[in-house]
Amino acid sequence: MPDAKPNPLFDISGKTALVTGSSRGLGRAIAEGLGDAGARLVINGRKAETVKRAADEMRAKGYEVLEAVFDVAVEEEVEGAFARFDAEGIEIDILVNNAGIQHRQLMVELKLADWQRVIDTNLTAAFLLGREAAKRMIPRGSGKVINIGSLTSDLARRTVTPYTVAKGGIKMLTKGMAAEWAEHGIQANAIGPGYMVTEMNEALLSDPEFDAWVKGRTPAKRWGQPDELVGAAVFLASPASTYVNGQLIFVDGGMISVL
Ligand code: GCO
Repeated sequence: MPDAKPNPLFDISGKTALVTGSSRGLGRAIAEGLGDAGARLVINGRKAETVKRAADEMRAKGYEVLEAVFDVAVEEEVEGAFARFDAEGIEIDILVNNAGIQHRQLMVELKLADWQRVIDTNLTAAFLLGREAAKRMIPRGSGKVINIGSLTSDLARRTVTPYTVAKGGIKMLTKGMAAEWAEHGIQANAIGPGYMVTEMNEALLSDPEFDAWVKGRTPAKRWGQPDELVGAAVFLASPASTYVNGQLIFVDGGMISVL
């Protein structure tokens, strides 16, 4: 066997990846993973200081990082961010729509404003970012869009209905993007994480009953670590996936496959 060397199929050197909501959690892990595969990173969040802190930490580790502070759920801010990229000659080759929020409450108690906030951030934002990215990718004839779905793209759970509706929407948004953009050399796909160890899930992780449920219900018998999404992300961001379109790949320790 020849000496093992990195497979060029998974090489994304020279590409620029915008990962929304990437100062921490899944977004941060995905961004660093794409950076390890060679990409220059554009880190996003709503707060300048949080984004700067994350970007500085990542630079200290050797990543090439740009900062983009904007709210993914506000159309003018998304358009403004892409206008700035244009002005600075930054082409987004890889877009990861990761930013997400959770709001846990029974539906009969749920306020419209909370429903709307969750839908806007978890679903509408992916449309807005996808639209602005694709407008620029189409003339170039290439690009990668990776939307972050969830187990709840397919399964409901009490108390998180707005989130599950948004994540179900992500599944169809991804197919819609594939339907319109595949012919332009853009691959749009999604990753569906299972129960992962993140700050967003702190309340669930620290609830012994919920923790036991996740471990019992997941064939892998454990929660996932954020960096376990990196393999799927690099695959979907790289030349390895040039004929993969509209798919939702679950990275969930097998949970979606069993009762
Ligand atoms: C929740 C969690 C979700 C899950 C995810 C699993 O409250 O249900 O916050 O983010 O971890 O849906 O895919």
